[in-house]
Amino acid sequence: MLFYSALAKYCITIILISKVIRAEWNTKDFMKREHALIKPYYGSGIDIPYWQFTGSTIVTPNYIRLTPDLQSKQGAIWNSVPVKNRNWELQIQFKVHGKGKDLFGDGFAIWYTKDRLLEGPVFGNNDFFQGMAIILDTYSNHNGPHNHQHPYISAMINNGTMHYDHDRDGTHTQLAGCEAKFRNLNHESHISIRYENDVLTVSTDIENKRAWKECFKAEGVQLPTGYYIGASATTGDLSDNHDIISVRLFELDLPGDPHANEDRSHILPSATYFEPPRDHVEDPKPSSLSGVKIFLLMLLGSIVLVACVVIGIMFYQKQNEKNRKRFY
Ligand SMILES: *[C@@H]1O[C@H](CO)[C@@H](O)[C@H](O)[C@H]1NC(C)=O
Ligand SMILES: [Ca+2]
Repeated sequence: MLFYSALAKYCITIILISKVIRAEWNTKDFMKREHALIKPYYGSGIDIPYWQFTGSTIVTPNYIRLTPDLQSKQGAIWNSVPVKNRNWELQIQFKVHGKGKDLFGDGFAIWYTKDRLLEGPVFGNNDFFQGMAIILDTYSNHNGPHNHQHPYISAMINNGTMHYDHDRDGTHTQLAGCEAKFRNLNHESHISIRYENDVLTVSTDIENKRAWKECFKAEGVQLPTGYYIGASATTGDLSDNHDIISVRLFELDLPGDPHANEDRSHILPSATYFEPPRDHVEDPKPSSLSGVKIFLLMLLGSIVLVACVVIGIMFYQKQNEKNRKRFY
């Protein structure tokens, strides 16, 4: 019994450590048509219902290209209906690709903001925005020593007073982030931005495996209702095709949510948790205490397993001997 409970604990630990979330796709949560951008994009006529485009954006039957793989372009798409629900999950399918092997940029951003259709320097959108940006930065502007590789996904919450600093790749205003090698793949990638009970969880499916992998989770994120979703991209000296394939927003059904009727339309965006600035030179080594702990746990598990097998074999042999003795 002890062995089994130890084994169960060991397994649970391993499962918790592997940050892979096997989420069912498109669950019972309700997809909102007025926030969706899915193929075929056109209804009747030249307009796409509920969506508007700016800059270099072009629509083809198979993708919406925010920028082509050409220098100094910027483009955006914006949903024209504000998000009324407090809890939601936004899923975007995208593809970033181009001729550049080592040099490419700049990346794109997904927005949940008060204003829409404003062009500017933050991946094609305005600076000092009010709301949230999820930035998929493919080009490292930072010349100093780096703590992370690019492409890099990060989140920024802004009440309209903070500047996005490209020279530091936004690292001193980001909530959290993760590396994600989503560029020049043969398939399309997915990102999920889940905002539920003031917890922001960003997950990706870069390999198109139909399973989410958590990029980061940040608690204490306050976002008002009534903001708009959008996506924008820029190229500069370096370029890439930044393609959006689909956008889906699911309203999350929280039965018995005590905050369901709270008016959240007038709060200012804020976040209680910020990553410490990433300007220090040393890389945090992944093989920290937790790594040692995992190793010890595995070692212990193996020892227990081997001991059990040995005891089992001895017991079996004893039984056999007894049986033999009885027969002869
Ligand atoms: C806006 O955010 C900044 C930076 O987090 C903070 O210092 C400031 O107090 C905020 N302003 C308001 C009005 O909440
Ligand atoms: Ca950058």
